[in-house]
Amino acid sequence: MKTKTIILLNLLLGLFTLKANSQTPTTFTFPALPYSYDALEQFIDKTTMEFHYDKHFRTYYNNFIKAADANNLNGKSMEEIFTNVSKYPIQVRNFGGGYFNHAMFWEVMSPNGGGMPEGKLLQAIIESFSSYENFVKEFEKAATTLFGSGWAWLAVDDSGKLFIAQLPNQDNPLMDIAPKHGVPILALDVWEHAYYLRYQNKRADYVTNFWKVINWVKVAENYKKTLK
Ligand code: MN3
Repeated sequence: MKTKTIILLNLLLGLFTLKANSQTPTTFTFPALPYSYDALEQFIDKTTMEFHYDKHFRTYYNNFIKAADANNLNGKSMEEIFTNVSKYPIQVRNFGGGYFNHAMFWEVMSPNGGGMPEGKLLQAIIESFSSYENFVKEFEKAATTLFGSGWAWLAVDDSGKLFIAQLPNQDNPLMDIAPKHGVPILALDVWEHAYYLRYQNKRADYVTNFWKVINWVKVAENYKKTLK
């Protein structure tokens, strides 16, 4: 009797697994926020963080999953998708960007962040922008002068050099529609939804406070991955 029950349970489990596996495996997971909603108070207030992560980000993700299903993107990497983004319906560009960009944004910040980049990354920053101070100035300029909604980026170009980009909406440097192609290693969201509750119209103050929370260890990791 006991054996029969176990066999039956195994059979049911087997059927359940079979059913789960028969669905297209999705590679697009919704990442957990790597800290609490109030962890980055120096930069972002708790309410903004809650709305930004749990509403905006989740909506981008959900809509991207729908677009991914509709366009047979499951199993493809985001890099692959973005390289051909102009060939897909606009939803892939907007929601795929919204998904990828925010996932990177959460990761390049930390309650233990701030300070300065070190080692090879700092060296590369100095090589590309002549000094760390100049890099900060250029990045802030990109973030504050971007008209409307979009993102400021630090990315690595095809020759391995760092560059700063300001891109509208949810575009990013991996996309084939970007004026200059590169692999992003640092991202700053300058949509009003990212800062309006605390900063209102003062985007520049929001941008200045970003430096207090940048997770340079993570940015260095992103940079290292681009080195061949
Ligand atoms: Mn956002």
